[in-house]
Amino acid sequence: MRIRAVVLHEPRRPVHVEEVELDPPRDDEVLVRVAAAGVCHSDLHLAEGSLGSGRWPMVLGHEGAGIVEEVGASVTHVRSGDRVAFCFVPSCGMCAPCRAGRPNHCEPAARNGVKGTLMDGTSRLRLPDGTELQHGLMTACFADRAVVAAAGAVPLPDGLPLWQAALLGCGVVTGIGAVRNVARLAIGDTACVIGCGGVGLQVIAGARLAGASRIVAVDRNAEKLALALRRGATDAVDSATDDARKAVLRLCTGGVDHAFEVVGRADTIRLAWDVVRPGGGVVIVGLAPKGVEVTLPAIEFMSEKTIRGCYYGSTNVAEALPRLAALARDGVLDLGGVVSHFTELEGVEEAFDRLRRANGARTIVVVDPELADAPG
Ligand code: CND
Ligand code: ZN
Repeated sequence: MRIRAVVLHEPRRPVHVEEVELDPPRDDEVLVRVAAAGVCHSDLHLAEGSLGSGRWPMVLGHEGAGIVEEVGASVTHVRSGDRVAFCFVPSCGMCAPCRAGRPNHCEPAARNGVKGTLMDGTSRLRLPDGTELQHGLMTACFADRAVVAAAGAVPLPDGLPLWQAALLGCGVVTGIGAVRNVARLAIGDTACVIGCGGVGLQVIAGARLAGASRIVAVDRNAEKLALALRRGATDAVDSATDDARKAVLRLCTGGVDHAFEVVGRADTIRLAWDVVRPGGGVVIVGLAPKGVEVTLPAIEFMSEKTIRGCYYGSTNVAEALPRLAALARDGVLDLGGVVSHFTELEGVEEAFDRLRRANGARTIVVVDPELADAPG
């Protein structure tokens, strides 16, 4: 079928909406009518070519929600008409990491995710001239329709508007998972969150839900810090005007229990290390462009500080996403509060520009206004 989609032809060139061909879902795939999608900094990383070469031409978009329109013959967990959110690591359940309980490291999903194909190593997307298109992070939801692997469509509970559900499949699962599954923050622990964009704000929400006694937000943008304070941060440090290391250590003498880096830069990774107390832990959520290296003072390993990476919240998304959706529906988790802009598919390039300038927080692309049920 002919669909409208946001296509990246080559990095560092503006993206546009184009008509492309989408093939029907195969046996273990699902066709979803997209309601809404969030614009994540990882989409911008892909658009700028900083996640590796050869990742184009591609239909972008990996955080979104919609309604199942058609399912392949062997799909049993959803059917036509079901509300779903996308999961960009559709784990196979059978490879070694999946069997070991680490579905976010599913081997075929990782391999095909980088290749830009679905789980069988092929693409359903083509330009009108026949050129094959990659599926952005196995999702490609900056489009009015998307074909994804069965496990890429996670059923949603009733009652949560799809424009909010659209945020679950990357920012929410990642941010809250970093707190729950990686830091394992305990009630009363202190935390510092460096980078308060779409994902960082979810880390803050996760720390608040987990019972952190103090959440110090660090950003170089005052608007982000104001939002962070509204989301539950207890203190804000503007790293554009303050020495952030000193300011955090002044607020939490001896250092915080957990620091979360949610930017993806060597200097902020180092800052996260520097503000953690001996025995505390650093969690790196931000994606640094390929080639970036980090230096740490090796003597400090004696202090038993730890530093850990975190991919997709180290979460079993199929299990966690519906629970998080229910928390949002019941008002325990405020999702609307991280959305600063609504746009349409044509507005993705402008949303990228806002991410480049750190203007606003999440942009929601309302692909189908009726399904998305967005305000205004
Ligand atoms: P977004 O651009 O919304 O937020 C980044 C924030 O960092 C902004 O508020 C900036 O103002 C702030 N910032 C930038 N530079 C600095 C600095 N030097 N010091 C302090 N603050 C700064 O991005 P996002 O929230 O969508 O994504 C954040 C990162 O997380 C990004 O690298 C993205 O690719 C990554 C990510 C990782 C994962 C994962 O699985 N680990 C999943 N999704 C996104
Ligand atoms: Zn993302």
